[in-house]
Amino acid sequence: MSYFDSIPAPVFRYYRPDEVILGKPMKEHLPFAMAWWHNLGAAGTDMFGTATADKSFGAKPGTMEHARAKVDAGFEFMQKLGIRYFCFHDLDLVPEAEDLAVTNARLDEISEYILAKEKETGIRCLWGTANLFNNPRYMCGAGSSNSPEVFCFAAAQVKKALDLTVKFGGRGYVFWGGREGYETLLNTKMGLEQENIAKLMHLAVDYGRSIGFTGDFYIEPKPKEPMKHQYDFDAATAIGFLRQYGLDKDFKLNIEANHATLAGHTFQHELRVCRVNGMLGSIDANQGDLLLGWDTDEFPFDIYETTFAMYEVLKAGGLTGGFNFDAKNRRPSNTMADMVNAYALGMDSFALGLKKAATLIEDGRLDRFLEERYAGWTSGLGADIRSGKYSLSELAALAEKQGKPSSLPSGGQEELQRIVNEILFG
Ligand code: XLS
Ligand code: CA
Ligand code: CA
Repeated sequence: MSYFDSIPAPVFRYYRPDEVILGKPMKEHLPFAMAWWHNLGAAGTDMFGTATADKSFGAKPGTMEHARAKVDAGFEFMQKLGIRYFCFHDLDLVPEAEDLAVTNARLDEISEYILAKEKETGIRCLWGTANLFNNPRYMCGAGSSNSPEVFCFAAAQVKKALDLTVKFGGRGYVFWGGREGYETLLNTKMGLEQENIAKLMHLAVDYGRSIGFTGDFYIEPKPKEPMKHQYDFDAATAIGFLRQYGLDKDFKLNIEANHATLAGHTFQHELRVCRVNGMLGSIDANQGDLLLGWDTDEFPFDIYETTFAMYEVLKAGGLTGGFNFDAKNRRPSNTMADMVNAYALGMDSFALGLKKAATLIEDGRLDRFLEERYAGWTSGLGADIRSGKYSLSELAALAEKQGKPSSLPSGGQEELQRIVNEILFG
């Protein structure tokens, strides 16, 4: 059975998988992935309304027949779009049963079906994760729960999700701490909770390495929603946490554009923090709406954003993961054609961003400006300060002798912005 045959082919204006940009084909710069949960699951429900789209794929939701139909539809969709990876939560794949052993048996069954599809199509897993936020047992957290029994259940889900990720040849494994935070400090032992989250991550690393997982683990920062405060607030906080608990050799970050803006940062800022710390792993490619205070998970469309994101990715030397479209159609965009159009929009937006970012780098004016702006630190006084030649008192004495700084060169922001516009729009 075909789900997308009758839907017109996607229209790509910029995405040419084999076009070489800075010595590498676009498809290698941009390992795109389909998010199982949104694309095959999200049907337009919100807190005021029920589903607007039909994601039954001809089967009854909540059954294994439906789980298989989603696999069929998902692989057909990825082939139609030329997408080579997918991302999943354990519970995106099968309906959860009352009994963990039954859920796991269902996962074993569906994973064989997925593996066969992978072999047939060459499509692979980008990353897997465990859904540690949906079920009521996680209402007070998973790794951070006050209940050791809940921690234990979370560990079981992580173990299974790691097994599946390895089975699917996944490049990475993600922890998104949706419930790892608090509603009020009045009932919260913050130190203990954070130590326990780190414990769960260490257990995952030990287990993952023992079953041959060689990829990166990722933390996906998000400041809030669903919790009032989430411990993995932003990239800087997550990197500090990883270093504090000795997890930074096995972990990198999965940066989501919409989470960056929820944290009060630009997407580029979060990527830059990762880049300068050598911690850029993967990207959840979406965008939010700055007029709204919540997570809207829209398909990327803003070319300034994709250009600045790709600028950071190119400067970082690429990702160990890829670009997962953690994005969903707007509620009224409720047809199968809308699903195809949405991915084509997202892929094209990143392809154009890649091309423009490469041009910015090749053009060289931004880099030259930076070099000149900081030139004082490469020789003379600047180099001596950086190499530790002076104490604070010696610098104070020097300042008295030299008098006030001789020049204050312009920061040049408007000229740099003009150059960006020139490259984007000609
Ligand atoms: C939710 C997160 C989630 C993670 C995976 O806001 O983006 O979808 O990417 O658990
Ligand atoms: Ca999101
Ligand atoms: Ca995400």
